[in-house]
Amino acid sequence: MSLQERLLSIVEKKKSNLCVAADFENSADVLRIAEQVGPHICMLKTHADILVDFSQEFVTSLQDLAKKHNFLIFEDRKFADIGKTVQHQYSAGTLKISSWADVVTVNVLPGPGVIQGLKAALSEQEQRSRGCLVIAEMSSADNLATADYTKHAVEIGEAAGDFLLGFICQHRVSQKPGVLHFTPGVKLQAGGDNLGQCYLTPEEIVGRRGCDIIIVGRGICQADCPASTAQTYQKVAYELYQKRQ
Ligand code: 5BU
Repeated sequence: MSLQERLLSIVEKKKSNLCVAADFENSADVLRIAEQVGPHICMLKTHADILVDFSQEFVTSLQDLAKKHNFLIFEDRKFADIGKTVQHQYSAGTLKISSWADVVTVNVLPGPGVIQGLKAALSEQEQRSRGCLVIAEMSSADNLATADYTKHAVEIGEAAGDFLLGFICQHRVSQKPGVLHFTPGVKLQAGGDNLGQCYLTPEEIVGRRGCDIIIVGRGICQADCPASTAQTYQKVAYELYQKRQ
C-alpha cells in the first residue's frame, strides 16, 4: 500500500481529515495530546526541534500511540537547503527524522535537488513508506509565495512521483490525481494571532477552496477539552470533505 493509500484508508475508516499540530516544548505534552485526540485524527504533526527533551523513548511512545489510534506521524521540518545537506538533516543528527516520521514538509526554494536529497537519505523500500509535502503556499500574512512561486513549487512537487504526498496550501493547487491538499491556519472562527498567523474556517478551506486535510494547532491544543474540540473539528471538516466526493 502506498503512503497515499494508507492515509486515505485512515481518513475513510476514522472519518477524519483532521491533522492536529502538537506544538509543545515537552514531549509528555505531545504524548498527552496524541492520546487525547488520537481517535479523532488521521495525522499528528510535530515540530521536534521545539522539544527540550527529545529522546528515542519519546519516538517509541509516539509510534505506539500512532499504532494504537491509527494515525500518521508528520514532522513539519520544512527542509530548505541543498540536497546534500538535507540528506543529512533528514536522516542524521539528534532527531534522525527519517527513522520515525511518515511525512515531512519541504520548501522547494532550492529547486528539485532538495527533494532528491530527501530521497537519497532513504532506501528504496523506505521511499515507498515515506512521503513529503511541498509547501506551495503559507498561511502567514504577507508571505512571499506569489502565484508564480506557487506554480513552480507545484511543478517541482508533481515531478517528485510517489514520494510526493501532497501540498501545503491555502487552496487546491494541483489537478494531479492522488495528490492531496493540506492546509494549516484553520480555526472554527476566522482571525489571526499577534505574529502574522491567519486563520480561515473549515467551511472556507474544505468547502469552498477544495482542500482535503485541515491542520489545527491552538484551536484544539489550547481548548479546555482537546478531545471533544478535536471531535467537533473532525465532524465539521469530514462532512464538508464528504460532500465534495
Ligand atoms: P496553529 O496553532 O493552528 O496556528 O498552528 C499551525 C501549525 O501549522 C504550526 O505548527 C505551524 O508551524 C504550521 N504552519 C502554519 O501555521 N502555516 C503554514 O503556512 C505552514 C505551517 Br507551511
